[in-house]
Amino acid sequence: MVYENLIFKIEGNVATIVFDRPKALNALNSNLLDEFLQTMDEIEANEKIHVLLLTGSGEKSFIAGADITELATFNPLQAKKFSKKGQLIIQRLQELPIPVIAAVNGFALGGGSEMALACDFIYASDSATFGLPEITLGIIPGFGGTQRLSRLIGINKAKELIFTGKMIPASEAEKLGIVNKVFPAAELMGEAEKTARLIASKGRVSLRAAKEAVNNGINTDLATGLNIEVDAFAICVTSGDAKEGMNAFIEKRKAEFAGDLDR
Ligand code: CO8
Repeated sequence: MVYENLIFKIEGNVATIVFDRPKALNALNSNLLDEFLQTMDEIEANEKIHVLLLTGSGEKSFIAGADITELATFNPLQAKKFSKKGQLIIQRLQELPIPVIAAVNGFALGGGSEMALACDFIYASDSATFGLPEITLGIIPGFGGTQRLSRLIGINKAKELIFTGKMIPASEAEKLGIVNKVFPAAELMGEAEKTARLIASKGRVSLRAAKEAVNNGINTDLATGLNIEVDAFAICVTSGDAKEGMNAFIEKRKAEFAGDLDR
């Protein structure tokens, strides 16, 4: 399908979504969010896609937040609808049954940071900037930022960023644990794609089970989380991928995972 506000491409087992509204620094408007939702339908329906990469078009921005020109027109009801829509879409992203890497190539502000925070991890270019500057606009993060950032870096550090609206460089985001690794801008996509291909070479059943175990367990107590892990382990141990992985070890060869979810 051809989209107007994003580019969706598939190479091998890796899909990439490039947010593409460069004139507005890839800001999220309703149309872009609708198209993003459609790509997630496409991804879930395509079993060949094992990993998803998100990035922004151009060198300047990943996503500079929700589109302020659209936000400024909202009445409370429209704002509620937009915020709910964004939250649902970003929750769906977090729950995609494949690993998702954000390759943050520039500004990741407001809804842009919130989008990246819902990915499984973030790589960033050395020119990237993170922040939740909504307070400066007289609003607050509405796409899950108050919740996901606090859970990721702790409530006091999250509150400092949310209350000040401060924008921070990638190096500081890395120190805070928002970003896994920072790369020179020219190397970001190559490194993100390399990691995506490495992950895509693993068993699809076990990747899905690992993601579900971490995501479903993280907000529970340890005993509940361990039970979630036991169930996820039990499901993947009888999969074709597990048989292949263990046989390959015993036969001293490289595993070739079929990634068939039915076996
Ligand atoms: N929305 C719409 N347009 C934008 C946005 C945005 N978020 N950000 C940048 N643009 C546009 C600019 O208006 C400008 O357009 P034009 O050329 O037509 O004037 C173009 O992109 C280039 O931007 P600048 O000229 O400002 O570029 P600079 O390099 O000088 O500055 C910044 C870059 C620092 C990124 C600056 O543009 C900026 O501060 N942007 C706004 C960042 C921001 O506040 N983001 C948070 C938005 S609110 C949000 O995300 C809430 C999410 C939850 C919503 C819940 C809804 C109810």
